[in-house]
Amino acid sequence: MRPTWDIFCSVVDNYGDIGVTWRLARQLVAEHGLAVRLWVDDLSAFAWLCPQADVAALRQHQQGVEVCWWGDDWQAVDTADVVIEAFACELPASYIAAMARRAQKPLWLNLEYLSAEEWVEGCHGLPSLQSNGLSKFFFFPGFTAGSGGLLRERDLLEQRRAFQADSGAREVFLRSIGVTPLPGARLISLFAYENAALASWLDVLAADIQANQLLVPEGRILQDLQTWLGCSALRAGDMQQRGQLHIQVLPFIQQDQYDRLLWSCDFNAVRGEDSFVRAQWAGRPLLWHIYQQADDIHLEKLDAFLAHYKAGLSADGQRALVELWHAWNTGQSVKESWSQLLQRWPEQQEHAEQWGLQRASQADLAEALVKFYLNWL
Ligand code: TRH
Repeated sequence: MRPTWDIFCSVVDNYGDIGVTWRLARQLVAEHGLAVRLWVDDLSAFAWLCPQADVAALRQHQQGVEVCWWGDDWQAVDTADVVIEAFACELPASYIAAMARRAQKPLWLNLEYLSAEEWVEGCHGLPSLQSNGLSKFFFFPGFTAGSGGLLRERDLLEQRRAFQADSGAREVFLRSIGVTPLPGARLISLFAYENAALASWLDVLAADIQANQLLVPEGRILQDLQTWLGCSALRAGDMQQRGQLHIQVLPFIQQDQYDRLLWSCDFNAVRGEDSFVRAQWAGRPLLWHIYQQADDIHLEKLDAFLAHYKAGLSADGQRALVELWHAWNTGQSVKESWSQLLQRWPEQQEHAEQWGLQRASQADLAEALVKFYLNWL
């Protein structure tokens, strides 16, 4: 019998919670042959990532995954061999009770948020004894060998390499999402939260000597974009030009297409958790808008990542990168740091490629989860 896995996702906000769990569920099915149920409490968020989804269906099969809705009115079901609560979401009390009653106890995992902080390695894989006698294990994704790794499909980097080596494939893909690449332009994607630093970046892109083609999937940054443009109600398909800056609003596309967008661009501004990781697999210079937390603790996480990422860059390359990322995440002008980064462009390109290759030498998160289960048995 195939082991059964249940992944519970509670959508807090945006697309990261569902984005990570949907990607993980598909990979566990496709690459490990597991029977996976993905429990989601907000099917409308799921439908953004999987437009074929039926938002009214209590159960449905999508890409080999059984996607189930869960809410306050929990109906008893058989528990699975492995139970993942994503991002410390709270499992239904009766489900936990049923886990404890099982003759063969399930492996219970709390899949945590991604962080490059040092303490992660020390906590990864630790059990925590629960009042019902079950142990819950903390599973931390991460960037180093002592962590749970990053989500990465088995042949992702080969696919990416082949795509980037084939200018025709890039052109065909971009046209399929309504984008005509401008000859000689720097192609940039922008996915971010509201950001007071945006205007300074747009100013410098517009005043550049090289053309910049900025692709912006529909989302929270559009308001700031509209303010800078002095227009209202931007929607997918809209195009605007200011000086050397050509802006196009894109529809929200599916995860696999979004990967291709990141692979197609020279520079990617990303946010949250999943798009941040995907931009690293693109092997192109990137800018991270980290998810804001109380008391600015997100800035510590930002620096923890930068401490790893900047290693290997020249002193000037490091300075440009750190200043740009700090400014972007604190709403300060990026004018100076962006110009500095451009002066170090080949170095940043080479570094982004190497960083991705080094991370890809570690086990990916899905593989690490499966190994953890096999060792635990
Ligand atoms: O949407 P995010 O900001 O999500 C999260 C959540 O806010 C979460 O609560 C928070 O804790 C976490 O960030 C840190 O950013 P993220 O993680 O990048 O998720 C976006 C998902 O949407 C990701 O799977 C990529 C996908 N996506 C598409 O599929 N198509 C698109 O066009 C775009 C722009 C993104």
